[in-house]
Amino acid sequence: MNFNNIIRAALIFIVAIVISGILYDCERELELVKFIDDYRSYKPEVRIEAILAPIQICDAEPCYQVIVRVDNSITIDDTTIFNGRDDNGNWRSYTDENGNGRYDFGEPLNDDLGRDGIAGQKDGFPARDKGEGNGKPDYGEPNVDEYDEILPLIHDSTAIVSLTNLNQQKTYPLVWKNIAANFQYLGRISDDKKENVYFSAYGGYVATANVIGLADTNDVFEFCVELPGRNLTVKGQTQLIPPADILNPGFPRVQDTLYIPYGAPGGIMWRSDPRSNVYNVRVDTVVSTSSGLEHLLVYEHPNFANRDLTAANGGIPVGFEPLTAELVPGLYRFIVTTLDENYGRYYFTSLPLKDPKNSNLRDQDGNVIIGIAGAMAATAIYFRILPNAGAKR
Ligand SMILES: [Ca+2]
Ligand SMILES: [Ca+2]
Ligand SMILES: [Ca+2]
Ligand SMILES: [Ca+2]
Repeated sequence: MNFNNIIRAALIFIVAIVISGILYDCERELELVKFIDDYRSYKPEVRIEAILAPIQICDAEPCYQVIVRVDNSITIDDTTIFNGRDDNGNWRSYTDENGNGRYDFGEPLNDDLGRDGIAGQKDGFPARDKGEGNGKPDYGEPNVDEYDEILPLIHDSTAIVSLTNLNQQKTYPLVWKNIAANFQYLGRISDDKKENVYFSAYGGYVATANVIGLADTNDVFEFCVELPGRNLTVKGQTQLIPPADILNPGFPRVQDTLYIPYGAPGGIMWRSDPRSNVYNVRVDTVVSTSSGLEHLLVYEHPNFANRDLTAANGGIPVGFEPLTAELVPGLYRFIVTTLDENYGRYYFTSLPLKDPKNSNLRDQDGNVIIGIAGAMAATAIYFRILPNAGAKR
């Protein structure tokens, strides 16, 4: 399931909320004292993301068709979750190749990349920075405070969660799983100048039975999340959304694979349900390993219905993703995920998190609860970029 961007956005949102809607840029140093008035009285809140995802591209079990994540927000000055330590023992120090007990320029840094998480140059840019090659885990280094460490600390597994198909008057209990879904994300840039792909998983409440059944896009699903410890009962409704149709982009196609000369202009186009105009697109490289084919994340980002293409299509949304020169010859997989209009707005928004337009979740007194009840559906196509002497860019 391609929740990667969504999770990253959500984590940034958690931090952002305590600075009153000022967008937090993870790459910039902010002095916390400047915001102290904004977060002094802040009490951590609950955030709920309740998603119907019956049609997904799932490479690693488990693959549940309904997932509800219940997380606690944290304050920006919290040092218990982001503690700068390697709590699960997977951080790798530099390799002391010449055995002299210290880092010498040219030895592999591994995760010991310093606070900026980037291998520094001896006399160039970026410069070597604090904590780089010191043999100790530091804030900002890969495998320090990574998702595997922090997600279990923000999840709330004490809720009672259910899903009701209101049209069919059927209610299904959802159960907590420590691993509700797996995801990949890109890590920091290491010695070889590549963004490493990392794997992680998050916990949540899932449907273990087929709760979608014969439901269609007219059926209304209501999530109910009870948090007795907070004296909260939170509800939100959503409806199924169909996956996009990938349109013929004018490249030769054999079964599920497009054949595209390197440097050819154009891209991949799709048509979606009129209720969906925000998408998540993801490109994976397909690599052959000893255990079979593996799909590794190359990039992932939001995408939107293209105004001109949509107008030319009589107002039915059409999305377009250009193929970039970054995609060197090889085999790739393209995934486009449609989000229903509420989830799309939540996923890509400039509104404050508690804006009533941003969240469709309400507690028993009608108060806005951060999060979303939404639906998504994914579809995929493979494409092979061919080495091509003739094409010009
Ligand atoms: Ca050395
Ligand atoms: Ca270090
Ligand atoms: Ca770690
Ligand atoms: Ca840690």
